[in-house]
Amino acid sequence: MTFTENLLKIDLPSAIQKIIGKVLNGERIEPADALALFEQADLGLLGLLANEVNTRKNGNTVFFNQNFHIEPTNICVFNCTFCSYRRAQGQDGSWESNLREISHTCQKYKKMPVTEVHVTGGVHPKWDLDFYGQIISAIKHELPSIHVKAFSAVELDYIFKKANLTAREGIKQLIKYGLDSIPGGGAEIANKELREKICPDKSSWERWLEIHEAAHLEGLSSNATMLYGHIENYQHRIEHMEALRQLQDKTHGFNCFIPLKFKAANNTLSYIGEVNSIEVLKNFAVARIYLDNFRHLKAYWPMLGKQTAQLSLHFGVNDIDGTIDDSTKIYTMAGSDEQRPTMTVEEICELIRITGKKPTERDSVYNPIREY
Ligand code: V47
Ligand code: SF4
Repeated sequence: MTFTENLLKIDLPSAIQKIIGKVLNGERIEPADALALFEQADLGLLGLLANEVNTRKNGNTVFFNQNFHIEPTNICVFNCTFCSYRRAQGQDGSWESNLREISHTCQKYKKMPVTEVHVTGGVHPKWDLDFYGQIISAIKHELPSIHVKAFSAVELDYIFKKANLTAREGIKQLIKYGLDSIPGGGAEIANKELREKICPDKSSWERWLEIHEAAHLEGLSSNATMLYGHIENYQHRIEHMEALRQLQDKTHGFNCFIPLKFKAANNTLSYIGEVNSIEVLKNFAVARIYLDNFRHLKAYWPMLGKQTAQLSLHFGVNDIDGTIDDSTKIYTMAGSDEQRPTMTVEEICELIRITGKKPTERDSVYNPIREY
């Protein structure tokens, strides 16, 4: 009998006992079970369960990749209240890159072993599908074998509508330019009333799901995120994860789930403050247990900080994103501890090894490249 199975013998509330039984038997848990875990299970128990579920799926392996980001602009037609990064056109602190600048950024990586570029930014009022396509082409021209994971569903929604294309038609066009997969941004939180308060004017949750489904049907994989730790409650988080679980049952197109903790500096929601590390770990653990059809759970270290990302490896996380090379500003501007987010491969491997897990470099769709 394993240590975790011994948990069934400990004196715990019967609702929690039942959930432990389901998890250990590999059965799917219900929304009410997830709520009980959030509200009643202690952190140690959540860690044991989530680690058990993750170990069954991924063994001792923790993935990372060698990547960089391109944020082509922070000018945005929307104005989400949690966003510290967005500027109006012409406003101090705004930027917009042209294709020459994007090519120049890529040239820097020609001799580096990066395998992925993550491209996302604001929704620029003047840009369209053709320009987004040219961004992809410019990257592929400089770095022909790189995986281009580009444009959140919110950016895609805007350019597809402008071009009068359905989601599937728009995705098809971008595939022709070289798009390889879609990042998880723009999902925020599913609940409509909350969206009215934190991102009133941007694409709906239904449209986010529709665009990811269209990508999956066109053969691209994508990631899923959830912004939490602001005005939502546990029910809202479960509602969000339930919708993701349903779409994943249908398409199997999501690579990973990335919960994004709200960072409170320099935005309209700053007064809320931030949830602590215990809440972050709890959220990872419940996500790992609830999303039984997601193989990978990512802790995005530039947002969480290295230590919390490291701790999360015992709460169901099996991926800590990449080397980044100080190429993202979204979280730096929202007050992340990591003001110049960069880790070398050696630093990432050491961070993982200290937890007793095995560092493995992956490609963008989770094929192992090299064990360290
Ligand atoms: O959609 C914006 C979030 C997202 C804040 O797919 C904030 O591999 C916290 O989606 N506090 C964009 N979060 C980034 C994103 C992402 C990041 C890393 C990896 C991947 C991937 C995707 O950032 C936005 C929004 O949810 N965000 N502002 C903030 N103040
Ligand atoms: Fe624009 Fe994205 Fe910021 Fe919202 S989160 S204001 S869509 S850049």
